[in-house]
Amino acid sequence: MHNSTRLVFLALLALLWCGCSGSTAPVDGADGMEAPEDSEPEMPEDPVPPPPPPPPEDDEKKEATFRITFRGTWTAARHPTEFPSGAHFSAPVGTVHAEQSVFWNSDGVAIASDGIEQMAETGSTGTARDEIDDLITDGRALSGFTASGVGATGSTSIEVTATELHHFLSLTSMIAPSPDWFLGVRNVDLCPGGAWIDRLEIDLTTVYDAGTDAGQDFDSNNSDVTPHDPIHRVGDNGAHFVSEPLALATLVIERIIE
Ligand SMILES: [Ca+2]
Ligand SMILES: [Ca+2]
Repeated sequence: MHNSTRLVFLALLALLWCGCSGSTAPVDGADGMEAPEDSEPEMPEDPVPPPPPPPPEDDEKKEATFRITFRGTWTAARHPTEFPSGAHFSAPVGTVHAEQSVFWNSDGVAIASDGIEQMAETGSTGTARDEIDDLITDGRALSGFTASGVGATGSTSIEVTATELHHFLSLTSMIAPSPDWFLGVRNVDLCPGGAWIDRLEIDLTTVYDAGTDAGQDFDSNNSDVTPHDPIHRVGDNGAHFVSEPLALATLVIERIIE
């Protein structure tokens, strides 16, 4: 009895030992392993309190306001080839945006959006502004703007604000009358190298063809191009402006210092 009782007791002990070691050993081992790991992840928690939160006031200091002036220099004297009557520029429409944002492009591949087509063919800006609103919704643009239309040698100005995140300027304006020709700038950096520009003049010498109308003359009838060609330089087609590489307009960007 004593022997068998002892055997049963020993066997039970062994079972218990095996069961515990079988089930708990890995946990114990894991605990043993995790113990130092637990203490390691806890280490970064200590430095968390020290870093001070960034002051929101800094964002205001990282803004700048600019006056954008579109100044027409399109005259029969400078551009005599079939200079049209009623020459003018449509209301410049544009956006202040982040670098990766694309309002329009002239990389030889990009197709005009509906907004660019309407701007280039009719001078209307509503659809372009809708597209800019979409960029704003996506966080890729800060604002959109539409200046007033301007005579061939007139000028129009508008004020825009840029921020550290959104400091690129793009705009377009139709050459009118024309089939689908326009002037434009894209991705003008208002804060190159982290410093706001004070003044910048850009001569708009390149005339773009939106690729959405086949007309070849200023007064050509509407002739839709389907599918659209990529946006390209009018000069690439050997059209009206290739022999007169004088600017049709100048864009003046001035920082307003209060
Ligand atoms: Ca065209
Ligand atoms: Ca068209």
